[in-house]
Amino acid sequence: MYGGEYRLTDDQIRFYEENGFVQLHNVLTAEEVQTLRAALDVAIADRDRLKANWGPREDEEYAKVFLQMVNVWERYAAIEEYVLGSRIGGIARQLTRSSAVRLWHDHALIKYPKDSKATAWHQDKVYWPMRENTALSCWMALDDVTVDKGCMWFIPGSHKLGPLDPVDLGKAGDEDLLALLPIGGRESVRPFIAEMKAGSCTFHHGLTFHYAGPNVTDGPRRAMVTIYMPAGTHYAPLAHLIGDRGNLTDGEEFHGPLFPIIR
Ligand SMILES: O=C(O)CCC(=O)C(=O)O
Repeated sequence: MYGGEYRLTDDQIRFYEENGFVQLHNVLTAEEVQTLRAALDVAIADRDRLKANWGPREDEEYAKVFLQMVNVWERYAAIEEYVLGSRIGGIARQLTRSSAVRLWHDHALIKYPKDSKATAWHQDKVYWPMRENTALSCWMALDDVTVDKGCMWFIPGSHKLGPLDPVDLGKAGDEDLLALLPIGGRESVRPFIAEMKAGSCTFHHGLTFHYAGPNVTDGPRRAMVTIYMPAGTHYAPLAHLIGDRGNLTDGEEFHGPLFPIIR
């Protein structure tokens, strides 16, 4: 499972380069989705049973945005097979036009219904300790996602703005950030709304502004997110949610088994 190659067209790669995201349908089979979902449900149950803190923050406001479990691949074989599999890593490799990518980290992001909060507009790269601005995320839907379920939204081309200020995701939906973007104000910004079926995904560049609304349905919104960087990416010190993994020094290339390589 999760192997083989998902061959992108030149148009899809160019779309990603131009817009900072791309949506890809039917990347996983129904069986692959079901296996991942089951593994994630076990992880959630284990986390509750062990009272383990597998995410950066457990405070109540942040928990309304999502339950976040980080580096789940290290604990569950099915998730490891997915995260390190050639299919998803291979798409990241094609989109970044690199010969290989390394995993930065994974995180499961589950938006529970009721009292759910939006994920504020933000860029990811401002939280990542890397010199280059080339890393990207795959956001895999494990449930069918609609606006009501809390699907992802992207601002096309916003990765070209460069890094802006980080946002505290625990605080407010912060939709007004849109108005602050130096691309002409709210009226001229037309977000792409990534509704899709389970097993479909989006990839977004680390500097692309994105958002997800609250989950106002009756069921959970389960997403598995994996972040990859082209092999050869250099470490640049910055406090990060997964901590000081790897003891890298400023300017050193990411290497070693904590950041596995995928060809
Ligand atoms: O799933 C969400 O609510 C937000 C996801 C996100 O910010 C990301 O994958 O970078």
